[in-house]
Amino acid sequence: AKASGSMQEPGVTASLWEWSWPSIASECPRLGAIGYDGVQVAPPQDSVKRTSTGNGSDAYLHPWWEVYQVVDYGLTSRMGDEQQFRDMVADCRKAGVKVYVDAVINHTTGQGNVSYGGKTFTPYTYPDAGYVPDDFHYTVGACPSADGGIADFNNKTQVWNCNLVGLEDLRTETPKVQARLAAYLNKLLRYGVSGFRVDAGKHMAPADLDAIYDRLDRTKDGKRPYWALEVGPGSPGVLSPEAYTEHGDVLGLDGVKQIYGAFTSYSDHQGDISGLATFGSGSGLTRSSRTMSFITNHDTNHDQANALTYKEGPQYLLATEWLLADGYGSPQVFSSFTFGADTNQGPPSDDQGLIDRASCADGRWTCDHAKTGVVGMVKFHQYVGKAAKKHVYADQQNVLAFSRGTKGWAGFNNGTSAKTITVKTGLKKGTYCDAVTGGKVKGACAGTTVTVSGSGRATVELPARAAVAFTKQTRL
Ligand code: LM2
Ligand code: CA
Repeated sequence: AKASGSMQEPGVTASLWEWSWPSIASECPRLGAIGYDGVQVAPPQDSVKRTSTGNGSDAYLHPWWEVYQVVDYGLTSRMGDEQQFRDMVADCRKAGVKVYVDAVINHTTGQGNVSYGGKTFTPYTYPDAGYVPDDFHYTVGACPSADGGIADFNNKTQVWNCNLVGLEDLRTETPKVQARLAAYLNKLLRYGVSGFRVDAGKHMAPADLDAIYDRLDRTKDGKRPYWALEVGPGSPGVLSPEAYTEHGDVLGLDGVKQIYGAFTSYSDHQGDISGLATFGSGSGLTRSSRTMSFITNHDTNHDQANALTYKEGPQYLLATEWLLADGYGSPQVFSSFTFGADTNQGPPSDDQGLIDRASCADGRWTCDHAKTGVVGMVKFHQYVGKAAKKHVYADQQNVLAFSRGTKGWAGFNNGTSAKTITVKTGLKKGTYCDAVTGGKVKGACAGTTVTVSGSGRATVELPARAAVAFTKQTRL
């Protein structure tokens, strides 16, 4: 078991996915001021740079997914160069924000022959990473499928040893590959990184993951690095997310679907969020202390079918606010670029595929992490801490409300019209400012005001597809 008491806890993070390093460096002071504990960044290692488009729907020269095809472990990437990465980590740490890296360690590439760093490669041979054909499962005959791909997601040998969507699968069981990968991750730790989202975690045997983790140094803060494994649902036994919780935290991908279902209901797109009164281990998910939770990530964002995304507008924000209030897992807020109907579309880039500076002003980047309601709920989340959920109110018609002990109260309305509810809040008599509409600023409410009576009850109007929340901290 890898996750232990001394492992870095991520708290609340923002995933500024495919933001350039200089953009993240300048955003970190704001992240720190809002109350984010950390930022997760896209894969920083050198990756394939396409020189021609694919066929049919694969018509973007530089789709977002280039960064998931590893060529070497120098940090020249679409997001910036190695010095810019180091400066970004230093700036974020100065702002009190820890940096978590999306670590692509299961595979190399599946196409192309040149990288952003100008390195060349051929199939199964990567001179700059030091890989030769013997370092891959397929080449040594260790993948049992007919075409070298994963045909059966219930077969652990295929899932661990075959090429995921054609990506050349590393022999992560060998000391040579483990040492190479650990050297990469240890370099990042030396630069001040606090841990990793392990890409394609399900596609590595737990023993390999443990062996790599055992080779890692401590963070600059003296902790064991955070280690969150990407383990998609839907396979049996040792391939299940639950099984992988013995080897690190896991990403809450089953939770993403449950949240989507509750908010949008497949039949009428109205859904009922009252059901989210039961969420977490009570609804069959991996336990809170072992889970990184979120509403969407870069994959579900592009897949569109099983997750709320920025395209759902108010419902996406409402769900994000709810997750921060609920307290399940270590919540992560996803914030990236907008895109059209073609889900391969990459981030705003110049014609070299290098990513532009992110701006919250021009509509190309969503900046959901800095929207007023999300900011208010990050503060709410940090303030209520681990206080138990109490006074749960669920009308089975798209409204859910609860307190977090005696520290805060939050109500959510996923319906298309406003609703007024009268509830017990768990809080003392007083006048409170709603955190979602801006909280308390210089002794006054920026937005909505809520009055709690002597009996701890309040009558609250919940606007359509919106939340109202307050804490002792937002009391006038
Ligand atoms: C992941 N987790 O396990 C990432 O979260 C996911 O975004 C990655 O897929 C995947 N695993 C590999 O790291 C993405 C994207 C794929 C894309 C790959 C590699 O979802 O569509 O595959 O990155 O760039 C692309 C093409 C695919 C082609 C492959 C190899 O879409 O058609 O397969 O490259 O050439 C023949
Ligand atoms: Ca593998």
